[in-house]
Amino acid sequence: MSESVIVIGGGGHAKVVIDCIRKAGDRAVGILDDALEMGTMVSDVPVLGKIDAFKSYREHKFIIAIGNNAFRRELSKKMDVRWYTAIHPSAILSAYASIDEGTVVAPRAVVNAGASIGRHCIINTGAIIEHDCAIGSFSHISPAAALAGGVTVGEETQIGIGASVKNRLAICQRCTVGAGAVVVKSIDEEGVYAGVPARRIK
Ligand code: JB3
Repeated sequence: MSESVIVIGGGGHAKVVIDCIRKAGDRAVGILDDALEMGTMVSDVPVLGKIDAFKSYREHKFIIAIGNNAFRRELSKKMDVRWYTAIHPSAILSAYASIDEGTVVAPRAVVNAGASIGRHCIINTGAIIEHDCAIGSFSHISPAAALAGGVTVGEETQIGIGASVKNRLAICQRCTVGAGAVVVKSIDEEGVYAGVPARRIK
């Protein structure tokens, strides 16, 4: 039986999530967003109200479709609801991978054997999560990023578009790895890292 879902957030990422929901054969019934007028349409889904109105929609499942990692953590703590996990049918998921609640796996992403993805993560379009990777909750692996086997990523960390991380490296929580960076050694200090090889820039 198909699931009905309330989408939190009405921006570009919400459009990706709404597509995942629809392609998975489920229904995005409405959006809650603090900055959009009630009735605004995002793709073909109406804004029903502000985020705090979630209590009125508990018969549905929920997903946080907002790219801000810290804000997804904040919202997930205050919303006692049933979470939806959005997996686009074109994503390639190993039977031996695990995906926790509230996570989005976008079109053509790959999650390989033994990989574990935490809660409310974004595994974005075409991202590659190789075998035995462990991705912390509230992280965002951007489009076309590639994590080799056994990589661990801490909570709320963002791996930028097209970045790559070598085998068995560990990247700590609340880091940003910039677009196109190549990470060749583990990162154990929060900050912003960029370049080939990646170096701390902030
Ligand atoms: O990089 C890619 C492929 N996608 C990005 C995605 C993962 O994150 C995308 O390009 C954007 O950078 C971002 O997409 P998102 O989250 O849809 O964009 P943004 O417009 O920042 O936020 C969408 C909605 O969430 C907005 O309408 C805001 O109202 C709401 N929002 C975002 N941050 C927030 C906050 N609302 C509150 N109350 N507080 C926030 O901090």
